Amino acid sequence: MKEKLESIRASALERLNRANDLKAIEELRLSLIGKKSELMGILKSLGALSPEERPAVGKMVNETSAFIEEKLSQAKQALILSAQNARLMSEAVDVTIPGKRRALGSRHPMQLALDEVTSVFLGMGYEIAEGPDIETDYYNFEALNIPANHPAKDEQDTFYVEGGFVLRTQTSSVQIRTMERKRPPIKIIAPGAVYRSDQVDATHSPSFHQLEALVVDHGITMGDLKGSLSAFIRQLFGSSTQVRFRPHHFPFTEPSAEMDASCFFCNGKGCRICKGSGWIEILGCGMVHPKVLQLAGIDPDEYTGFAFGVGVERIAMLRFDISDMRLLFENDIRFLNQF
Ligand code: 2NM
Repeated sequence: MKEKLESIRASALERLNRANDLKAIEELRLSLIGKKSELMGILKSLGALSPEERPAVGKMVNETSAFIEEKLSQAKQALILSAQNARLMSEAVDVTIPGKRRALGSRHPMQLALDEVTSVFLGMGYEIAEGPDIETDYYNFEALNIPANHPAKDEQDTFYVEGGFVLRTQTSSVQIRTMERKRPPIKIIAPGAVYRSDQVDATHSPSFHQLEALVVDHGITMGDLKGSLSAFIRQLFGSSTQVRFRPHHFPFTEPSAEMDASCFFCNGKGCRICKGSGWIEILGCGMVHPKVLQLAGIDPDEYTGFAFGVGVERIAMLRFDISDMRLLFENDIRFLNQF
């Protein structure tokens, strides 16, 4: 019996050596110490032995079974450990490899100009208002006192969209919507894209950006308009910049004016930037027409307001000395990398 058990041990060790995955070890466990194994067969047949022999043989069988059990579990642990090591090796990261330097982008000159202009007005207490790019005829024209036969409504100037809509030709529609919604005091800027059916050249594009402002309250005057605009221009182009207002006409303001700034490049002496005049045309402005206030539900006998609109591409071109507006839309990386 002793030899028998020793040969079971030896064969168990030999078979275990060849078991190289967890499944094989499990199969081996069943075959070596499972219910139907030779070892368990011996255990069951102990009853046939004499009472003197029984304890010694029983002890040997149990020891053999425990030995095999121990070897099986060692082999299993070794397999689990080596699988774990293999995984750790394959997932290892070499932290000493130098990093890849990523090319850093820069902000678009239009965004720089828009942010700069916007931040001047935020500093003066204005709030930002927004509205849809696709507008109704009412908000884009009628509410702004632009009559049905006005040349600006011509298909040569305005993009018409199916369903009687237009692409907004200025952001004034945003101001109208704000006046309808809010009681004065109103102090807003409306920055955003506007659309006009223009031929592309160095100073025109069918889509460009405007920033319009609107202030409505008791007792707002042309003096407030002039003071606010010269403060804006001095922050943008330097504290020694002079401004001048020339009479103009817009349907939505009365009186209306265009504002020039003294040339920041030559200080008014005359140069290529100001084309020798010493002045640069910057924006259009005026006192909001009483009819416009009335239509938006604000009593013109109680309130007055000023408004103005400035082209952001033009500001960017002046600020960064860009001679052709198309550069702002082409996204040539050699151009953009300079900002
Ligand atoms: C400009 C020039 C002058 C303007 C007027 C209004 C509104 F909605 F209050 F009537 N918003 N913006 C305005 C006035 C715009 O752009 C050159």
